[in-house]
Amino acid sequence: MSQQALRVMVTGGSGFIGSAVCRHLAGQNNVAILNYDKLTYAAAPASLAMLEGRSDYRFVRGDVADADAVSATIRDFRPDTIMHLAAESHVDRSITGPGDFIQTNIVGTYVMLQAALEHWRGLAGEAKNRFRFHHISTDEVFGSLGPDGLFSETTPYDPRSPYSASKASSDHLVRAWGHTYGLPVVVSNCSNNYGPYHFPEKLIPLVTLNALEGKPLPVYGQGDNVRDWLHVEDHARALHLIATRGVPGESYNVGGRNERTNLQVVETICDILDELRPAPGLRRRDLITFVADRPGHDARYAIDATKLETELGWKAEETFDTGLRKTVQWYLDNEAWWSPLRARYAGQRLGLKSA
Ligand code: NAD
Ligand code: TDX
Repeated sequence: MSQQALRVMVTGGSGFIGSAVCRHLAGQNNVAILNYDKLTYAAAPASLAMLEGRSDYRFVRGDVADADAVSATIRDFRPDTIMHLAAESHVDRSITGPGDFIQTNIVGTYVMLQAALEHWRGLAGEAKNRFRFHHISTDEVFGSLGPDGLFSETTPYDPRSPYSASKASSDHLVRAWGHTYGLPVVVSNCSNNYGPYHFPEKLIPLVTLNALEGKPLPVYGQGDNVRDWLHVEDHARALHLIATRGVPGESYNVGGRNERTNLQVVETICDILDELRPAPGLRRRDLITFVADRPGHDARYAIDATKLETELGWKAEETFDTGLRKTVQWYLDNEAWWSPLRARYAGQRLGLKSA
């Protein structure tokens, strides 16, 4: 790797968004990437197969909560920027078993901050000025919206699930390390991502694969909860901008202005599949099955991304209609990627209080 390259350590790079960030960074000039990932159930190393063997990409298997391993990796790689994405990310799993969320999302972020601080304190001059610790977080920290209004960067925190509470805790830790120790931190909070390489426990890939296989499509409650969908490649571009040009101490909301009810999303997937992969005698909408609601299910998320758009010049390129169609087509074309994951997790219901 060249000495002049921007050296970016990505935690959680083998996950859905982290792998999109690594692929995006690998398409830029003069960026050296280190992916630090524990390879939990949610990791899919095949999402980065195209980077293997490149001199500007390295992988280290490790836990963000392992202080010795994190410090040794940072000492060895000497990052200019740390993009911290590693987390337990699935709300339903956080209801079934919150322990890993506390350990990875809160303790792990604390360990990353301490190691980053030690590294930053040892830097001097321009290297010290340009260092950034970028924490990738979620709009779920803001709680749940009624029918109107949008989350902005100043919306008060009101997390409601074990997952969102763990992410809110980690956001607070990151800001505290900025205020108290002067560590140059930036935080971004984004809405629901979708796109290729999405682990099939989340709504869009789960429903796509179930519909392809003629299985029931579980819609929680009445399907009227609203999410604001963001294409993962638009998100990766936003994260690159925030990590390199974001102002220390600031936070940025990232969203695609694509609000849909869950039922609208599921019905659209059904219609796209009926067109792209017709199944004789089957209308996919007939597979829709209303099931018990998620405990504490947040009604609506919606992001105001004006700050990111006006201050850093980002704009979402993908509309939900084009992006969803491409995503469904990607799953049709990439069974070799998803079939091993589907063998590990076939879509059984998670996150019921009695489970
Ligand atoms: P993901 O579950 O697909 O991937 C998480 C990755 O982190 C996996 O590769 C996993 O192996 C790794 N990991 C988990 N625990 C680890 C640990 N202790 N040490 C090292 N690595 C570990 O998650 P994602 O959807 O890509 O989300 C990435 C980040 O973005 C998370 O911080 C999440 O909270 C945030 N986020 C996600 C979304 C979304 O829609 N997916 C939206 C908002 C924010
Ligand atoms: O089978 C399902 N049926 C269903 O109706 C699943 C898996 C989900 N849902 C509903 C619950 C949500 O209202 O669909 C919506 C989306 O659910 P998920 O895909 O589980 O995402 P969500 O809970 O909204 O959280 C996602 O976006 C914010 C990510 O998993 C988080 O990491 C991110 O912070």
